[in-house]
Amino acid sequence: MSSLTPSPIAAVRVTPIAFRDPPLLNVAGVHEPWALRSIIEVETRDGRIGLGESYGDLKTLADLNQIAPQLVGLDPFDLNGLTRIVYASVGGNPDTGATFPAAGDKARASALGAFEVALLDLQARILDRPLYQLLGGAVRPAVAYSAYLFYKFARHKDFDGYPPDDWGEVLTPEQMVGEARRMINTYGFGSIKLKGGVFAPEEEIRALDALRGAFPGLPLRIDPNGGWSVETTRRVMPALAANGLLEYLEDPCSTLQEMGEVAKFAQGMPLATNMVTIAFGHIPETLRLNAVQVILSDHHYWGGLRATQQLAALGRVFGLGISMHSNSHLGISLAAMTHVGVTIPNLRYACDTHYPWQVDEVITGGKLKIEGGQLAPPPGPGLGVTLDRAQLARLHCNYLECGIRVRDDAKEMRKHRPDFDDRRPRF
Ligand code: GKR
Ligand code: MG
Repeated sequence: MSSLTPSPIAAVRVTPIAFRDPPLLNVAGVHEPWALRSIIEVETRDGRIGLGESYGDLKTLADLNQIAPQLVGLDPFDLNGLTRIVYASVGGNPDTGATFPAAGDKARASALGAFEVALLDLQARILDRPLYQLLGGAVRPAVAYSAYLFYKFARHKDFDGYPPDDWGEVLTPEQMVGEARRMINTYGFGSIKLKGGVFAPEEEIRALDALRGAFPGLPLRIDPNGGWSVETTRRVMPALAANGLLEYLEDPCSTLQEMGEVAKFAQGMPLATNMVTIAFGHIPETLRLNAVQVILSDHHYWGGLRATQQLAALGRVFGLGISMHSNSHLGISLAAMTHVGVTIPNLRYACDTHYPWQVDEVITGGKLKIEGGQLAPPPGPGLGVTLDRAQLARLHCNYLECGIRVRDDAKEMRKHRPDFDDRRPRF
């Protein structure tokens, strides 16, 4: 085999894991004690391994496990080959040039993103280059992340699988300022996002005001995850728009049409989303309604790192801002977000990450270190991270034993408040 012919893929492993997650509140309820993910390993015949991290719910695992054996024999540089296999397996149409479906294609794009990252990691390892160099090189040395604040309970209900976290209860504006102070002191974040949709908007605006008072000059955002009606959003818009309180307002309402209505009275404040525009096929209608001005990209469901760059390019075409969304995740995902983030010229907002809330890790060397609110791509070839096999085994055991197979924040909340109603809009 010539040195120009890379060793083909010989094995693909998808390992479901569960890691500790604090009782963080959101519009849907409260986080369960365990968050689920999948760890993807793609190994070539000559023993190189590329890594990916994705969702760990049953549907995603079924898709990944259906695709995995079909990748054996594929050249790790053949990303179009990967795309054909994924398209044929999830959605049943291998035509990679077909127009993106207007209804979206989250399952297909999520499966593609999971394996694309692992193949790019492999490619970069074969070339002995950091992954971002395969994406065109870095336009900045590091990616800025924001302090992602949550209301939270002090402890999970009826659970003694591990000791409670040390953040305590956060249910008041004063407690929220305390949470922000600890997070900013520890990580140096230069902007703040408040997960809303938990209390009535007026109460959450009191928390924003307290944060503004404690951290003057730091950009603020709130994300009620579609928990407000259009009328509620109209009522609170003057307070949100006053004195430039917000950098952007994320997903006040839960449909594209409602966001389009809100945009008409948003008083110039950008609306952001990771809920109503989550696929390329959603973009035409988004533009027609002028429903959002900032899209939170996410390589996990937009189709990978190259798709994230393509989304960013569309942002430049249509004048949409680009930020980055996050769910509970570990270091492989953070490394991937950071590698693509340094290559995107118009990534002008600090990105979301849940990472500070996670104490477990699956990569060698433990947690990646966000400093000065920023993270540079981990050094070394590929993503710059390797698997800690002992941790992978431990987190896989958690998965086998925890009993959770699909995230259900509402069910978890009913353990605390039996009458909890997760219908939206909540307010
Ligand atoms: O984990 O509670 C959470 C978040 O609300 C998450 O589910 C969202 O996907 O963080 C996300 C967001 O920005 O909407
Ligand atoms: Mg959001």
